[in-house]
Amino acid sequence: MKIGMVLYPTFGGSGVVGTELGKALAAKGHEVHFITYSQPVRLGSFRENIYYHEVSITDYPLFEYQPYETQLASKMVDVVKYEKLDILHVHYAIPHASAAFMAQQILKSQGINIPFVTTLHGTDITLVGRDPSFEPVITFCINQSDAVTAVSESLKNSTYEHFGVTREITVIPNFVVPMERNRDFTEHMRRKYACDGEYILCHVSNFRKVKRVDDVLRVFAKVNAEKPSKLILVGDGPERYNCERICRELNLCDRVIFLGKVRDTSHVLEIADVFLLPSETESFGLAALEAMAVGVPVVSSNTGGIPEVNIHGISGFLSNVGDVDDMAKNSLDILKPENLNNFKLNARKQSSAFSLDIILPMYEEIYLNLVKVSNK
Ligand code: GMT
Repeated sequence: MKIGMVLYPTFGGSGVVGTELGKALAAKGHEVHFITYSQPVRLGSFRENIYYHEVSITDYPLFEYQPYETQLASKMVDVVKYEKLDILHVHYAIPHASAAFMAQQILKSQGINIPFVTTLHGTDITLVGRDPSFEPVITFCINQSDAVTAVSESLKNSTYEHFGVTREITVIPNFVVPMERNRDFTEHMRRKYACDGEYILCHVSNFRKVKRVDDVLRVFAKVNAEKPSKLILVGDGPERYNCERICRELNLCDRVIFLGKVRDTSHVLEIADVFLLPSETESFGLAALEAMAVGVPVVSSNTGGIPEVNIHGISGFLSNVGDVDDMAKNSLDILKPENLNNFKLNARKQSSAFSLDIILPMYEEIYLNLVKVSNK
């Protein structure tokens, strides 16, 4: 099949999932055309069956705000028409689903049928999407999509709860892509960041308020007081400045490492003992799954779709949002020498339920069914 993949090219989970899905489909022989405004961070270099179409944004003095959605829709029309695509798959409803709908209507007027799949990722529904200024467009576009998927049961339920959605939503969880391990490199990096006997806690996010990175620091302060540890923070965003300030207040500057944005987080995760994800809301928690896949247990909040990924007492622990005492207690429990290895093994085992081999065919089935119908 020839698939157009529309996504945000950034470090955010929806962009990562869309990019990794496209790469996996291309490796299976499908032709994948990425359509977005800059090269997706996880795309990597020259690969078979992968094409990238950049949406250029016109800067004209009249436009106080550039009309990205319009240019994206035009680019979709162009790519579908001239690359003869079979299907469009858009990740994140805003504004990708409405741009896809517009492209579909334009192509229809030219006698071309193109189905589109919308994958809901989280904040498009739970935060941004609930803003009344977006709601009518989101509801309409979800209902107009030829298929809709959500990354967790929790997100599916929230969508039905908060929008007038009448379409069937299929849950297709996020997945992990197996990575080559380099044990020497991991050992070397671990020694670089932690002395003998020290533990490493880790957090990866876009440092938005919803991630509660300040809770990560407070949990870490409690753990470090009992067991000398280091905290590695990966990512960047609006809360970073505040977090740096809290580190100074808590006197933790020599214990906390802010790495900033890292393209391939799995190598950082590999040196960690516990992953912290205390989010306010989280439709899935891809970062937690990626940690589990390299054998790192997760201490998280119990919000949204996280309990579908992190199993309490097995791959880590769940606590109420904001309960930093419980999260610290759970982290210390995992770090007990008699527990750590079991949690690491179980985390890896639990992540295998989300392996690419299981998830990829679910998307392929949806595409095939829609393409069959549109070719009739
Ligand atoms: O975490 C974010 O805020 C980024 C956002 C995105 O769309 O890039 O992540 C959402 O999608 C991820 C991939 O499906 C999920 O793993 C995250 O849980 C979800 N984030 C939230 O719901 C806050």
